[in-house]
Amino acid sequence: MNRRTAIQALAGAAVHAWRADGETSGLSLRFSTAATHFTESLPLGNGRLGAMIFGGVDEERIVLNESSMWSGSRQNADREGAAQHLPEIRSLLLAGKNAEAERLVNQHFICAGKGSGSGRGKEVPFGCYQTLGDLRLRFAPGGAPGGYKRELDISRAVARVEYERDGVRNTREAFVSAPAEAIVIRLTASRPGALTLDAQLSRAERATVSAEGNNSLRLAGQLHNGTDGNGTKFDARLTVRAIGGRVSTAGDSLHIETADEVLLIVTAATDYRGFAGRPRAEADAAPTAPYNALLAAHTADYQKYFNRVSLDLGTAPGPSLAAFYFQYGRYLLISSSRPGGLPANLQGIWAEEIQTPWNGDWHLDVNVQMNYWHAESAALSDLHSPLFALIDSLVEPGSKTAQAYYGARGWVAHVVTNPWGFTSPGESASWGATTSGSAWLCQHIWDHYLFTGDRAFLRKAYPALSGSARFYADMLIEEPSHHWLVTAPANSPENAFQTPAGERAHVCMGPTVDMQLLRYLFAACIEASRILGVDSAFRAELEAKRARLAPSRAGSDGRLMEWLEEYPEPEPRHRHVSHLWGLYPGSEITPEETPQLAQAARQSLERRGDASTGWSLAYKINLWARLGDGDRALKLLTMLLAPVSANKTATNYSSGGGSYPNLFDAHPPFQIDGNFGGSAGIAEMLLQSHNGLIRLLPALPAAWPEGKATGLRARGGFTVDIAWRGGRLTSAAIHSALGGPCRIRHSGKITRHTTKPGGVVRIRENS
Ligand code: FUC
Repeated sequence: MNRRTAIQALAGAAVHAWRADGETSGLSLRFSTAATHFTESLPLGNGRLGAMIFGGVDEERIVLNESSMWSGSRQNADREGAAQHLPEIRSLLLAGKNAEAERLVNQHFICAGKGSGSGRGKEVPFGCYQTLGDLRLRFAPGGAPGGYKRELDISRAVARVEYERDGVRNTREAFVSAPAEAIVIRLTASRPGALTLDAQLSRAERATVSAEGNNSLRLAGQLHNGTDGNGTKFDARLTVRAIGGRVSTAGDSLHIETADEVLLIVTAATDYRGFAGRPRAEADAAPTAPYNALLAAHTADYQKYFNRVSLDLGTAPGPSLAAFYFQYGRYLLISSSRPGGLPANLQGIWAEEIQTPWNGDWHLDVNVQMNYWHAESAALSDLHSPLFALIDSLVEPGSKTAQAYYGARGWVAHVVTNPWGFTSPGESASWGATTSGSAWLCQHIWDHYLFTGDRAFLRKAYPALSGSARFYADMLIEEPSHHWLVTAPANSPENAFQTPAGERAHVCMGPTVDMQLLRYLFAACIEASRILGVDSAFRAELEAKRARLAPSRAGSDGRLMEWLEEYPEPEPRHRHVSHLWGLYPGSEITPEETPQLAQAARQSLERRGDASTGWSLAYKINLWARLGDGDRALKLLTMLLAPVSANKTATNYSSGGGSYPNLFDAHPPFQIDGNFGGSAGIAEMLLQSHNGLIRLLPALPAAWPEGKATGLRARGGFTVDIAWRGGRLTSAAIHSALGGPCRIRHSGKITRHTTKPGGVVRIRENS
């Protein structure tokens, strides 16, 4: 048995009955019943194509997805003459008249047109990510099934359904192959000729289904573009290969009779030719290779990502579920974000709706960034690239927006974006005036460089990074009390405050999050320009402006201040914790370097409370991990893993967060950021590497006394293996890809090393 198999075998012994009919075991998620709801079904994907397996006995439903199923179209949503109103908005803010300023923003400074359509934008130009449709398999009726099992094996990215009926053992196996660009489903039965079924493709609107030849169905249509109706065209095909029996088509359905074995293959494509650079005019031809060859190519492709990291937290149910959840977050990113494709959206790529919640878009005030929080630390750095392609796609439209509203150089994106280059503010000042979405996106460029040391990447990304810094350098103004430089107008994302006159307002100057983001962005740009030997004059400008940005401060009640003023808060338990950005994912606040601010951040977290939406719980895991409090981080992880009923999908903005039966994060509704943020949080509990220090087991909870992780990544090009027992590190190996200095904190001390490329620092502690 090799090391990996040994770990899996060990983990395989631990079964966590996650809910009445569901459990995790090793790297599998298992159910003893079929799914009724989407949030019980099993997700499969190759980054572009997705499938959700329900596993019904009389009727199998498989929800089909394609990542560019976006309605809407390119538009100019910049408001004509907006910049003329900027001086007045700013004067009101400088005079402390925030509510008046907010009224002006609502009148003159939001986007033109319908914006996101209040999050229901399927027929406005912003558009909406939508389901491709359903594949349904209807089986001949029979007796009651026995021995039912439905399982997702994330070590191979294969779903399997098994049951016995009328003396016949039936199995279904499904996966979504990247090499074959196809959804592949195989049906087998223990008795020859036992497979009789109808197959149908359907979509609730804007599609027609037709038979092609005697073994294939075609589903085709066109989404609304928000103007004349002629938007993205799509095309999906179901092709059937059967061993034994007969296959025929009639109308819009396919009939399979008395087959021994059936292979169903779905291919699909749209004519979207946006920034993802993957033009497809029609569905790819169905692959013709035999099932076993398709499966072998698929698992090899998948495992080249998945097998980079192993995590064993022991066999007790809680820790083994946490280890599964960590790997599940990796599984979901491998399945929803591949080079050349679109980035994972609010639901990754999985949606059963035509109108997905919040348009299934990319929210820039935490959500899309959280989707990639674990990309570097959990060794999926190459899957980060769709986010960089999104950033590049925003530079040109964002430069127009920067001019139209702020008369500024550079580019800006506000709160929401789509595959059509939307960069204007949102349609309401209460959330849409957030100006730092683009700064937060650019953090990912620099962080990718910190992890990989990839200069060619940095050179390519520098125009986006510096263009973003240029925008903020131009849009800063001086506030009157301390003469600090601040953003204006701005929001502390989605949170409200009360003005001295007792009015509820959102629009402000220099919210803490903006200042932290700009300190990070300017520092990154200064450093990048030095590394690349470019832009010395701009570097000097950034250095001077960076020194004058409003600092992070503790308020009179000991909390980290969210705004420049200590405003009363109508919602002290608000889900966003944006002002703690400097603690995570930023790193200007650390318990070692800024103990008072770290204490203030702790105080803010206490007052905010733990309970919240799914992604907010995930954010707090990372924040407590950065504070070095593993037990509290675990408490938040446990809350993120709290079972939420499959049908509890109505939007809850306060405290309903947890996990659906299929371990999809429940905001509610389903929103995948919590999965990814939770995975990142677990990594952050075991290993941290910000500010030039690798910290081994920085926030290990008491409930995880023993464990082992291999392949985690640290900034500086390091790959880290760690093992611990009795809550103490026993051994570590830090593999260096790039060479260079390496400072490591472990077991209460800091050691310094010099590494060579390919070298290893080994640590052994006496236990
Ligand atoms: C932001 C959050 C909401 C939700 C939405 C998609 O608006 O405040 O909680 O996650 O994004």
